Order: sequence, then structure tokens, then C-alpha cells
Amino acid sequence: MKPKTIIEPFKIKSVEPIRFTTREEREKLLIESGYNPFLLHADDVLIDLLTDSGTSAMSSKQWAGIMNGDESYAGSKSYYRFEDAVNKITHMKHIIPTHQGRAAEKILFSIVGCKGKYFPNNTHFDTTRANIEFSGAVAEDFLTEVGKHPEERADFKGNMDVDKLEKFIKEKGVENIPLCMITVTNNSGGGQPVSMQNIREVKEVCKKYNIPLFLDACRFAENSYFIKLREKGYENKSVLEIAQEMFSYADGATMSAKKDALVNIGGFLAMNDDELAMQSRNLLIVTEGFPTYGGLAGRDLEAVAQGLEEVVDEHYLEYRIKSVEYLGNKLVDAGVPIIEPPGGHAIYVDAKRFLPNIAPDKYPGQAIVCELYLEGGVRSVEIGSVMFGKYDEKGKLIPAMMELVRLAIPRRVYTQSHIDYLIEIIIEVYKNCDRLKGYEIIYEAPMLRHFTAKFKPLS
Ligand code: P70
Repeated sequence: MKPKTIIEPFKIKSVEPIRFTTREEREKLLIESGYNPFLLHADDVLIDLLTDSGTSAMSSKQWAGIMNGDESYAGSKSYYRFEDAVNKITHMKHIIPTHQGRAAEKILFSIVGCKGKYFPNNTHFDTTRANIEFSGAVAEDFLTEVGKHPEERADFKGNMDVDKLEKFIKEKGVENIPLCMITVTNNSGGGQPVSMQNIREVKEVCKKYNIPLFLDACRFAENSYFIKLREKGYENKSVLEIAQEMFSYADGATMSAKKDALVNIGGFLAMNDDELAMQSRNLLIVTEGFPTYGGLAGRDLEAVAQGLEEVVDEHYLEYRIKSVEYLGNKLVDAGVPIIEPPGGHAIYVDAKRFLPNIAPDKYPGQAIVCELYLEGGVRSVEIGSVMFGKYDEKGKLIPAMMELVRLAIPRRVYTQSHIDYLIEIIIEVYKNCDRLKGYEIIYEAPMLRHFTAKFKPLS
């Protein structure tokens, strides 16, 4: 018999206390942070679900790797271990370490992006979009229709709309599209997976027009596991084989190792094209460092290499995906509106249905984020019009496609009782949602405003 209870596939060797605060303290701290939990001190947060990025617990083998790191400036042993580990999964010819995902994006788009160029994706994440726009180019999203409807259940809501992609290529001209991207899993759209079939179809279109396909591969292992669970023909393949097949359709990849490489810092840019690799390495030397460390210490490269081996372990992935699903199912049972089905790394509360009386220009997601902190010291993040809203010429907000609050689950960090506590807090906030008010922005930076914006509650 296969036991129904999925357990954490690890024992805990080292613990870190978390600090309890009172509601009165949190009220004061929230005001001081300008109602932006990014500006809170982490020590004032009890359960931190701001991000799954760089927040993983490393394994004892990763910590051993940290001690074993070779800190040679050039040709470090740790680089070659890192290169082998990335190569085993991606089979890419050139593997260029960067300090995190956005550094890989910055290098890539500084080379291929400029005014007049267009980059399609299922959905660009904020840093990818920002790097493309910073180069002067345009970032376009072509998410499949079902992916835009939080309440609809489908297996692969991260898929790209292939017909729209092809129409777009014809409209803008092949010469203006230096590359196409697919983000696995689709972070901005609920951590939803992309099917192998969809990746294959996108590749066919790209091949037809001779456009390179890049994967934004931060959560490649979670995506691969969903393919194993949900796509016909993959049930008996290993996650590693599935990941290798996914990468076999790509000409390159950007990766934030802070997610599925289970480390606190790191990333890479990978590709097969020699000329692009040469240009990337030249830019890397200016911005990150020598090509065998790229903004990382040798020890970080060791931790990435070890993390990439651990992340494709199927006991780990089963625990990972099922524990996020556990949270999602409990919320659904209590009537809390979320993106369904639960995603790979996070649960996304649908703020539009949670707070139907607060219009997008009053930032309903931000209202929930603030209340979760006040109620239970839980830190989450708005993924809606604060993060993605734009203004028209008259200064009126063009809202984001969805108003979401993301509860990102750090890897191997919290236990089921932390999650049970979280469920209790969310349900309590939901019960009292009539009391919540919207917010206005009183300060914002010209790019990536959500990181530093300040808010004022509307009375
Ligand atoms: C997250 C973080 C990073 C990311 C990503 C995808 C699909 C590239 C990157 C950049 C960012 C974040 C968001 C809110 C709060 C804190 C942090 N995603 N592509 O949590 O990678 O961060 O290493 O530069 O998701 O989703 P990097």
C-alpha cells in the first residue's frame, strides 16, 4: 500500500527561530513601511511568503559544498562542477554563471534588444519585462485564454497561445523578433505549468521563422513534475528526462538558481549560439565578472551544482507540489477564491473575487497583503496592478490582467503546522473582508515600482 500521507523527505538539522509580534506592533510597523511589506524588516515577519526566491533551506550536502568551494579567480574547480550540473539538465553548449536571474536577462537583452524589437513570451515576469523595456524593446505576452481565468481548472494554464504568436511574428516581421521566450512555470499567471506539447508547438513556429527559443527556466523542475503528473506519455519518464526534453527544444535559457536550484543566490545564462555566447561573456566581464564565476563565489557555484541534483528528486518534488496543493485545497474548501488549480511554488489569491468592491485602481491585492500581515504577521506580495499597472497618456491606471496576492512557499523551510496557521489567518481575513479598504500610491519609482512604492489607506 502507498501511504496517503506525504511527508517532508528530510530531517531538520538546524533551526532558526521566528519572532512573534503583537497586532499593535504590526500596526505601527506597517505604517512605518508605507504599507509596503517589501520595506518591513524580515525580523518583524512571522511567516515570510514574500518570495520563493533565494529563500530555500540548503541541504547538508550543499553546505558541505560551500566549504569545498574553490575560490580561484579563473578556471575554478567549482565552476566545472557547476557547468557539468547545468549541462546534464540543459545540454547547452555555453553555460555562463550570473549572480541571479535578472543579471542573465540584462546581459541577454542588452545584446539582442533595442528600440523596434519585440519579445514574445507566455507571460514575462517583472524583471524580464523591465530588462526588455530598459533596452528600448517591447515585451509581449501571449498566454492561452484559459490561463487568464483564475476560477477555471486546466492542466496547463501556463501555455502560450501559438496562433497568436504566429500572427504576431507575421505582423511585426521576423527581423524584429530576436528571440521568443517561454517561462516555466508561469509565475505571473499563478505558477501554472506549460505542457511539453505546447513547448514543442512553440518551437515549431519559431523554427519555421528561424527565431531562437529561450526558456526562462527558474522553475523547470516543478514544471517537469507537472508534465509527469498530467501529460500523457510522460508518466513513466524521470523528471530529469522530462527536463532534458524541455531544454532540447530551446536554443538558450535564463535561470534564476534562487528557485529550482535550491540556493540563496545564483543564476545562469545558457545557449548554443557561439557568437551570442562570445558577446555575452564579453559583457559578463564588464558587469558580473570573469566567465568562470560570473558574479558568484566558487562556493555558490558548488551549492547550485548540488541543488540541481537534489531538485529533480521525485520524493522532493512530490512533497513540494503536494504541500502547495494542500494549502490551495484547504482555501478552496473554505470558499477563498484562488487561482485554480494550485500552482507549483505558490498559491495566488484572486483579489478581484476576494474584494469585489475594491476597484483595481484602489489596489485590492495590496489591501489583502496588508491585512494578512496585520492579522498574523504573514508577508505576501501583490501581483496585480501595483506590480504590472501602467498609466495612459492622461495618467489613468491601465490595470493588470489579474489582481492577485501571491503566497510563495520557500522550499524546504516551513512545515505543515506553519501552513495550518497560515490557512487559519487567511480564512479569518476572508471572513472580515467587508472591513477592508483600498489604497492609493503616494510614492513610486519609474520602474519596478512595487519594490519601493509607498501607500496610503483610503478612508
Ligand atoms: C519571485 C522573484 C524572479 C524571477 C522569476 C522569473 C519567472 C526571472 C526572475 C528574476 C522576484 C520577486 C518577486 C516578488 C518579490 C520578491 C522577489 N522572481 N524570471 O519571487 O530572477 O530574482 O534571480 O533576478 O520569477 O518570483 P532573480
